[in-house]
Amino acid sequence: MQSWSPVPLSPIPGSAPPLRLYDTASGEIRPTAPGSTARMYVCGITPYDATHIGHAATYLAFDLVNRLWRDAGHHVHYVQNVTDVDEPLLERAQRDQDDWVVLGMRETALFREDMESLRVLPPEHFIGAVESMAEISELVGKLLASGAAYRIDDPEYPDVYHDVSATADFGYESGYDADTMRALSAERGGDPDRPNKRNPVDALLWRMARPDEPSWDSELGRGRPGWHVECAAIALNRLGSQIDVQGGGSDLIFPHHEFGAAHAEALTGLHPFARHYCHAGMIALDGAKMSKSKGNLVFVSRLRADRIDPMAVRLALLAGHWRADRSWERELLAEAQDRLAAWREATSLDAGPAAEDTIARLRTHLADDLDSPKALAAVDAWVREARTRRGTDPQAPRQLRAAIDALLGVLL
Ligand code: 5CA
Ligand code: ZN
Repeated sequence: MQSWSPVPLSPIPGSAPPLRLYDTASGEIRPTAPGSTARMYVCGITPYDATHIGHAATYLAFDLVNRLWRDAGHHVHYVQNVTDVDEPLLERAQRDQDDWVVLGMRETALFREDMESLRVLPPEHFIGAVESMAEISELVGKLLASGAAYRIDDPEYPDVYHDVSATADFGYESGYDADTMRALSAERGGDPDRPNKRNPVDALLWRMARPDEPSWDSELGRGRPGWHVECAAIALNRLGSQIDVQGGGSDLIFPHHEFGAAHAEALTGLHPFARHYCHAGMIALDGAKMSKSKGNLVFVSRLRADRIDPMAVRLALLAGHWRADRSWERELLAEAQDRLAAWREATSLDAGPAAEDTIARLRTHLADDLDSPKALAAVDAWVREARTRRGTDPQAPRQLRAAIDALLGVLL
């Protein structure tokens, strides 16, 4: 499907340190080491509702990764999916007497607008599950042929499952024990209690057509794919067998990214599928998990409608560390609005303190596992100095504004 509009990006002078990121699989902050092209796959939305501030925080974290790699001179091949057919979308459409295709299109269009407003660099490939049916079913066919997958013994619906024993090190991505895996599988769309599975956590690869559900023809029989294999196929077919970063929120650590890796590795025989598995923290609202049932969702589009400057939203989210579970509060936005005004004022002055040192600190903090709170503090320090009017460098305000734009994505 169509991605969103590009964001202008100008190179900034000076050199960038290599980006270090926390990797869930090793539990360590390790340097990323991409070649001339860095390869990143970030799990996209399930478009049954508008983009909330938690989704936005996750995409902003990976936008920083994208920006830092580009600053370091890499071409970034960035791929993101849209889960435009899955249970939550079908359930919502049914509840609201809506057409699931139209619902998905509408929310995806809103998501594009939200991402553009937040100045998130667009993925090079923005790919829906529905448009990828042929390649997904082909991958499932290969897993079945290789013995990594099996058909469940159910005469009515012989669905296809991934056998967790297909790869020697299944579980390496999350590091979770069997009980935790089973509990999370039940919580996040799996079916550990279905009879006749080889292992309770084995994940669905192909669901044979049920009455009143959308389905597609394939060599496996008419049906639709499981969730994890959608991302595995879309990533493998565009980015290749091994990628630099697999990203998403921490709710995707298990089963989603564990199985994405297992599908890919069972198919290619190469380990690891991703050199870094990166997981953003969960955003709650005033301390409570954001959920539709509680009705406590803060939508990016609602903030836009309220004429909140998206750059303030961006700054409010970047004021927290990307991996920290944290709460969205009204005060965060107020603080970000004050900060934005102060930065705008200081970078519009005729002169300021030399900017090189602050730009170097911005880069160093961000390269250190995306420490955006420290990066913002470095800019704050320059802004405080500049507002005393003692700085005399006429280039500095413009130079810093350009660096803030390129590295933090905040247009002043
Ligand atoms: N379509 C799948 C991924 S293939 C999915 O999880 N969609 S989603 O719409 O539920 O979430 C989109 C992205 O936002 C995912 O990376 C998810 O991990 C992340 N996310 C969801 N809720 C939150 C939250 N409260 N805080 C931070 N990130 C979140
Ligand atoms: Zn995914």
